[in-house]
Parts: sequence; C-alpha cells; structure tokens
Amino acid sequence: MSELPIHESVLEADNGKRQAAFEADFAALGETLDRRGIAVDAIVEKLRAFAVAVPSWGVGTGGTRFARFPGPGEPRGIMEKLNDCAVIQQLGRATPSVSLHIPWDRADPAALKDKAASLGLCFDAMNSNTFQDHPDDPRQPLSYKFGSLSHADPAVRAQAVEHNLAVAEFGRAIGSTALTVWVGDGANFPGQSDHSRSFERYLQSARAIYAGLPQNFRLFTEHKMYEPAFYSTVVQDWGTNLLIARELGDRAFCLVDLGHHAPNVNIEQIVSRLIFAKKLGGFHFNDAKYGDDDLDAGSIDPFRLFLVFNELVEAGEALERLAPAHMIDQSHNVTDPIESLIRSAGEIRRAYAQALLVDRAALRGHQDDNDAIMASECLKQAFRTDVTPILAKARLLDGGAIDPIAAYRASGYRKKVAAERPAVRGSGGGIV
Ligand code: PSV
Ligand code: MN
Ligand code: MN
Repeated sequence: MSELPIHESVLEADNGKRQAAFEADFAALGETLDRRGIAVDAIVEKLRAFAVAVPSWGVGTGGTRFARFPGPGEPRGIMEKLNDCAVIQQLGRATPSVSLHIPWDRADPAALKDKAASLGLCFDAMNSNTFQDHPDDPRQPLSYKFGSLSHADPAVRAQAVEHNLAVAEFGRAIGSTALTVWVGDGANFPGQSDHSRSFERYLQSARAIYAGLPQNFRLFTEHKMYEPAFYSTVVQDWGTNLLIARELGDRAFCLVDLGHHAPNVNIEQIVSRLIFAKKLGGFHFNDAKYGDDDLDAGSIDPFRLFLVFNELVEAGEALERLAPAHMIDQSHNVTDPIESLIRSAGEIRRAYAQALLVDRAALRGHQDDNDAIMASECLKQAFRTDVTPILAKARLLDGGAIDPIAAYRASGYRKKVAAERPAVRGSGGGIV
C-alpha cells in the first residue's frame, strides 16, 4: 500500500484550477495533430510507457568543486531521499525508479525495499564509487587518489573490483538489474601514466567485475572526456567505451551521459553508432553548456535532446531489443532539486513526444531527394510543436499533476521537511 507524500486534496485543488484551460489546449493540439495524420492519444500512451530513473544523489546537496550550499529540508539519508523521489514521481508520474549510489546510500536492503514499495518506487541501475576515498569503510582502506580500476597497484585494483561486486550484490538484493561504472581514472600530465598499460589494467579489472556480476545483471560503462583528470581519462569517449563493451561480452553496454562530451560534439550521431553496434546501454540525461555541468535536462539545448530522441525513435525495433536504461544525472546548487528533477523528467518526455511527431516517411523522402531544407524543416516542425498538453494528459491519466511544479509549491512540502530535517553537513550525494 503506497503512502504518497503529497495529500491528494492538494493535487485535486491544483489540478481543478487548471483543468478547463488544459482541456481546451489538449483539444486544440489534438486537432492540429489530426490534420497532420497523428493520433494524439497514441502519443499520450507512448509517453505514459516512458519512464526515467531519478538519481538518489540528485535530491541531495548539489555542488561544484568549489562549494556546497545545502538547501532547506535536505534529506539526511537514503530513506529521506526516497521520500523526495516519491514526490517527484507522485506529481510527475515519469520517474517510478531510483538509481542508488553506494556507499552514499548504503542501508539494510530489506528496509530499503520495504520503504521503496511503500512509496510505489523501485530501483534502477546501481552506481559504484571508486572516485573518492572511503575512510569509514573498512573494506576500502586504500586510496583512489591515483586511480581505481586502472591503478598501477594491483591491491587498489582488487579493492575497486571488490567494491563494484559488493555494489552489484547489494543491487541484486533490492531488485536492481544493472551496475553502472564510472571511474575518474586518468592523468593530469603527459607522461604521468601510460595510455596502453592503464587501459589494459582497466580492462583486466572490468573483466573481473563482469565475471562476478549476478546472472541477470547488465554492466554499463560510462565514458567521460575529462575531470577529475585533465590531460587524459582512461574511459574518455564512446570509442573506448565501445571497445570495453565488446571486450567484455553480451551483457556489457555503453552508457551515454550527455554532459561527458566536448562542447558541440554530435551526441545524437554517437547514439546512432552505438545502436548500430548493439551496445547502447542507457543514458544519463542532463544538460551542459561547457563541460560536465549536470544542469537540468533540456535547459540549455533542448534541440539536442530532441535530436537524441529522434535517433531513438528512428531506431524502432532495434532499440526495443536494446531496451536502454533512462536515467537522469544532475546535481547543482541553485534550485530546489525536487523542482529541477520534475522539470528534467518532463523535458525528457517532451523531447520524446516531439520525436514521435516527426513524419518519418516524409523525412526519408526528403533525404533520398537530397532536399536538405525540407528534411531539416521536417525535424523542425516536430520540434516546434508545443506538446505541453500531451505531457499533462499523460501525467493526469496516471494520477499526477497538470502542472507538477505548481502543485509541488502549493503543497508546502519543502517547508514541511525543512522543519523536520535539521541541516546536516554532507548529507550525501556530492559529485566530484
Ligand atoms: C561524475 O562525472 C558523475 O557525474 C558521473 O556522471 C557519474 O555518473 C556520476 O558522477 C555519479 O557517479
Ligand atoms: Mn553520469
Ligand atoms: Mn558526470
């Protein structure tokens, strides 16, 4: 039995205020799409089936390398983080699962499962952490300062492998079926480490993790161009990532974090190539202007997010077979994280809805005719369509809010938890 955090009367009252305008907007959009030969209800149903996981660290203190600015009512541990995740799901209805980060979220697995079930949540891919030292963990006494899975010292590598296997085992106990591995391993200076030898060591460690995973687990490896290493990163791009996935085997896949590429890199083309290679494992959605900015999805370049979804829709059945995981990975300083995560989940669905509106037959025709303008316009027409009423309809049908951020503000949830949760330092979920 679910215990939803926002009282139903709040939701009803807020939806009630917006219902008439929403119905009119939805009907108008339905007519517009009908003229284009698109059944609006079919798009609504596809959106309802599209879920994206919330990162547990996204509801905690965000920060930069320079400072953390704790907000009021910040969750003090994983159980309170789950409460916040339940708010995001209750109002937005796009995020039924949570991606945990160990050791930040370590707790009794049975208690975690019960808590999640009581909130109507479940768990998505697990995340290990060998990019920080863990002085309080007796199983990880060695430092990751100079790397983890690719470290020159076999003892550090062994410790990092063991940690990953422990995280997978923890995940198995709470119903997760995937492990995401991101390492900060790399070098700040040319000559600091040998590109070949460090990659070989990484692969050896990754093979050990892969071999020890629970049978039903997929392994997602995540590439990142730079940071914390500033000259070279061991898993720096999709090429290296694809090599890894191919080396490891059928259950190893590449995870694409949108923020982990150089500015202007054609991420949608990378997505297309990984689908072709049958190695697209999933996404960490976020947005960025310069580097790994971890901003709300679609907040800087919504067109790029749309183009990524355009590739996913274009792939059709090939994508269904891959069933990539959808996760948000964001964390920053200046908003209420619940609002930011509600917004990101909505923008991700928006991009999906817009991609579903592309007239694919027409697009192919324009491509084959070398009609660059009409091909481009074909995408633009879909991107320019305001699908807001479709997003609202999908939420409403599942018991959510027409305007989830407004309903959240009306609920007074942040004020309530601020009174219940005294501020603590470092309540988890910091990002390097
Ligand atoms: C660090 O860049 C990072 O943001 C990666 O994207 C990971 O997915 C995330 O931290 C959590 O470990
Ligand atoms: Mn990530
Ligand atoms: Mn990142």
